[in-house]
Amino acid sequence: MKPRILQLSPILIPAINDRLAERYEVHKYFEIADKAAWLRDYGISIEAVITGGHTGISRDMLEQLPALKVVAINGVGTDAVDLAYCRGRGLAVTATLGALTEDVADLAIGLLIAACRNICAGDRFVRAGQWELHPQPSAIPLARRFSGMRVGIVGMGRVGRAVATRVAAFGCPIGYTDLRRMDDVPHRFVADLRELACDSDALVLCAAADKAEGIVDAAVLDALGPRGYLVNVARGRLVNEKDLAEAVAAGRIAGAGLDVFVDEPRVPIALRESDRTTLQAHRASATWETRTTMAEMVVESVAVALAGGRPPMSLTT
Ligand code: 8YV
Repeated sequence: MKPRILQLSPILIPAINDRLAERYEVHKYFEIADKAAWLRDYGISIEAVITGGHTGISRDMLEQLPALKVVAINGVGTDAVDLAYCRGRGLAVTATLGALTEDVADLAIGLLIAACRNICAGDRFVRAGQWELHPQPSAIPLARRFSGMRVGIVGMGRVGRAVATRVAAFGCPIGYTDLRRMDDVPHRFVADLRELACDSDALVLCAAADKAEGIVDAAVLDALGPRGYLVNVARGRLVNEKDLAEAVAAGRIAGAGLDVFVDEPRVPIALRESDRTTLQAHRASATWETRTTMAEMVVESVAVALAGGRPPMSLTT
């Protein structure tokens, strides 16, 4: 009999799904109607879980999977998995570390340029035939230059560093904050997030959300100010979304480029309706290249764990 594995979020690479189906009896949780009944019947026999960084797995579900050997996260965020509990149980939790760095940094830059150059509002203007109706150049407000902007990076991990490399190429002075100064980072360290916001034209959130929550609040947004931009490619809950929606609606910040939200897929109406926001549906790692690499790492983690080994990307064993 093939080992049984449980998929909590889909893998979008058909060849990888074929490979998984050849080796395992794959149960797709997101397609199961009566989830509680399914867990009662099959939970006991599940040996591996595949999940997304944002989806994670609840402690309650982990407790219903006694034969589990590995939680393979198809992503880098570990904030939705109780790592301490898994460590205590000797359960491998793996992440696709390094696989999505470049794509996430690329999208951060894309969102920042789109926000400050009003690319999406301009696209809507042309698409709706408004240009013909209002051909005078003054019909569209002037935008804000990106090159040379002071960029504050929140979280100088892999993604933060990749963002720094990119913005440096645009001649942007860089500051950053993190839990501590990093000796191998040449940029200006600012311990206090509010002070970093005050000294920045754009704040780019690249931090893990394992502990931090709501760190970008009204005070930080006001420090960023009416000419400042916020970009978030990390986790929605790093931001107090109510404060952000109010700041955007009132023009207390110039704009925001957001890939992630507190309660995905629900996005506050104030953020959806504003011309100051550029929005994405949590797509930063969603390229064929990166998702293929990520999925291959997931397959490898499951294979090693089910063969009794320690997956190289394990964070807990
Ligand atoms: C992934 C993410 O898109 O890596 C993460 O933690 O949230 C995302 O980049 C997601 O995990 C895909 O399943």
